[in-house]
Amino acid sequence: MSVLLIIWILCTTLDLSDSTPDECEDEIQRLRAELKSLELRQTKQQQLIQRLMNHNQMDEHSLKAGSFYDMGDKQYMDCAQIFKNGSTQSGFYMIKPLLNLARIRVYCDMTEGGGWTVFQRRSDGSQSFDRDWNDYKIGFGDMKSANGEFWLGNDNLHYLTSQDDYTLRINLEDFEGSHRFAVYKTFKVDNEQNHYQLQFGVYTGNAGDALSGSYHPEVQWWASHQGMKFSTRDRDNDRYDRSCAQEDKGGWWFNRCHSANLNGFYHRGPYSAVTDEGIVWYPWHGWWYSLKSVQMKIRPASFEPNDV
Ligand SMILES: [Ca+2]
Repeated sequence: MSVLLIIWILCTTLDLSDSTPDECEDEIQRLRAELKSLELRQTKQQQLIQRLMNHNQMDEHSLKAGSFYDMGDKQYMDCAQIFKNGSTQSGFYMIKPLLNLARIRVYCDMTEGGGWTVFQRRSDGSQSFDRDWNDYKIGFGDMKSANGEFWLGNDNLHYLTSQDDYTLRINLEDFEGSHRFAVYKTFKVDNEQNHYQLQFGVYTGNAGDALSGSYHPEVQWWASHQGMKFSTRDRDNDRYDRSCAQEDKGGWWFNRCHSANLNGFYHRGPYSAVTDEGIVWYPWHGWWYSLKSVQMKIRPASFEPNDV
């Protein structure tokens, strides 16, 4: 603007022998146009820089989230201990629950207050969850990618939940981008001899209490997962005269059969099938909507979160 001002001053106040007022006006117009074009280019460049910065941050974030953090020889019994030790990046770590003979690789979610040991994740349908008893026993899936799908394993889940009083948190997302959660106190998974029987305490959250079926007392006798044994397609421990795991395509603590089926088949949103085999959380989206992503994770009840 200062250049325009100078020209305007020159044109209006000084006697420029070789410039007519029209030429001055033309020059001002030309410079104005040039200035506008420069401003436009600058805006575009700023937008480009911002986009590149965002892209880098996303890359950095997803890279970090998929990172493995080597904590040396020091042993941690869960992700809460790692968090308390000062490691606050989400990613893969080695832990050794007290009953485990060896260390195991786990995904630690250090968001939502931090210290969460994640034992199940669904994100894109890239892994099959329709698997046998042994796969569910030892765990399976992608334990390397930032957003990989996996099951940590029922033995590990038993070891973890035997060593302390754990709170379970389930995060759910649908294909419309909405998020819900369910928290259960005193989450426990029994040992293999007892078919990894499920126990959990009081529910809080906004997804609805699918695990206990308390959303509708009349359905509890067949829809509650409280006290249910784990079933897979090759081990039927459910309370149904056929096999829930076979019909609903995943291992789970089936009753006859379920109001939550988070290891179900990865349909995308509303689906139709012979049975309610999708990734179902009944109180939120009913039996005929399969969720986009799920995360199941635990943290000691005694953990004091930083910022929940
Ligand atoms: Ca059965």
